[in-house]
Amino acid sequence: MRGLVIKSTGSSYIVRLDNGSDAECHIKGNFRIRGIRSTNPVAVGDYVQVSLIEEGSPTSQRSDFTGEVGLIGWITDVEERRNYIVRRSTNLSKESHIIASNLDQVALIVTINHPVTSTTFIDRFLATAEAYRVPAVLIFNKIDLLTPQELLRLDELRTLYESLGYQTVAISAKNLSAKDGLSTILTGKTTLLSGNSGVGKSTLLNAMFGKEIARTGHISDAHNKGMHTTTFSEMFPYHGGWIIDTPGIKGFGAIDMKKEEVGHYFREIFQIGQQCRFGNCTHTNEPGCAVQQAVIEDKIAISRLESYLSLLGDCTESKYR
Ligand SMILES: Nc1nc2c(ncn2[C@@H]2O[C@H](COP(=O)(O)OP(=O)(O)O)[C@@H](O)[C@H]2O)c(=O)[nH]1
Ligand SMILES: [Mg+2]
Ligand SMILES: [Zn+2]
Repeated sequence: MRGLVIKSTGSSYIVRLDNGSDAECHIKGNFRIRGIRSTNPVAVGDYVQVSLIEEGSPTSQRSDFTGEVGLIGWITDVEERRNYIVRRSTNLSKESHIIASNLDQVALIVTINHPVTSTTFIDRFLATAEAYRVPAVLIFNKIDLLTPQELLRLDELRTLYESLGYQTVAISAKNLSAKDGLSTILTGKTTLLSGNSGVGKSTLLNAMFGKEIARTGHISDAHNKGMHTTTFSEMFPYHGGWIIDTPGIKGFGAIDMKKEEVGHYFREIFQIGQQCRFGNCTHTNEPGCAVQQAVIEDKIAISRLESYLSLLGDCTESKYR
């Protein structure tokens, strides 16, 4: 039977079967996903094959089944993933941990103030999403707290990112309203929600799902901090799509970018960079650099060039590490 993995605790998974019921599943045998060295063979968002275990059979007595939902079963296979987001493991084995798969988009919660989210942080997120080839959207939160001047900053940033083709929305998670258009951005899509701590991710999830989140007995962020591999992720149905929450993971990890690739992940830099004199221009100090010229002419935001250069700097350093 086919199903969608909607919750992962590291050792067991809740699968929403195609017939609508949920099954608690473990992995049968040691199938390893072809081509990926990951610490977890199955992730939230995966479509899997499940073989249900009959009630009363010897296996159904196993203590590692918690009985959280009515049915239990084995995951016997994982369908090929459309895409996936990984976090590099902390160990040196080069293994990665798959956070979620089959995403339609990733959303970053951003605050102009309380706390300030830097444009570098936003741009790194967007560049990483580009590298994963997953569309990204920006959710500006806490607009109820903004001064007139900060509201201008909000407009400025929304205009910048929308001009680059990223959808944005401005909300107050404390007083969520149908008018703000959040549901429009999320309807029918599978969205991974991320954000720096303090930007209001928990508040937003609670506003969106109310008691449902509380009832599922989330491990608190504080408790989750000490756990490395048993990462807990969950997806919740929302407006015909899904919202994926990954408590304990602050956004997704930077993908391994090669220095010459960084420019590909900044849309306007990539586009205008085609006109640089040198094909391998890094837009740092080469003569005839169209990107540097575009910044002077205000056609590329200086903040975007700065973010690009900072990411480029990281890649250069890591070579010698
Ligand atoms: N005024 C205001 N406060 C908010 C809003 N969203 C979250 N907060 C507050 O910001 C703080 C951090 O929120 P929390 O949801 O815990 O952030 P998280 O770390 O991203 O999960 C809490 O005190 C929330 O009450 C908002 O839209 N407006
Ligand atoms: Mg939180
Ligand atoms: Zn250049």
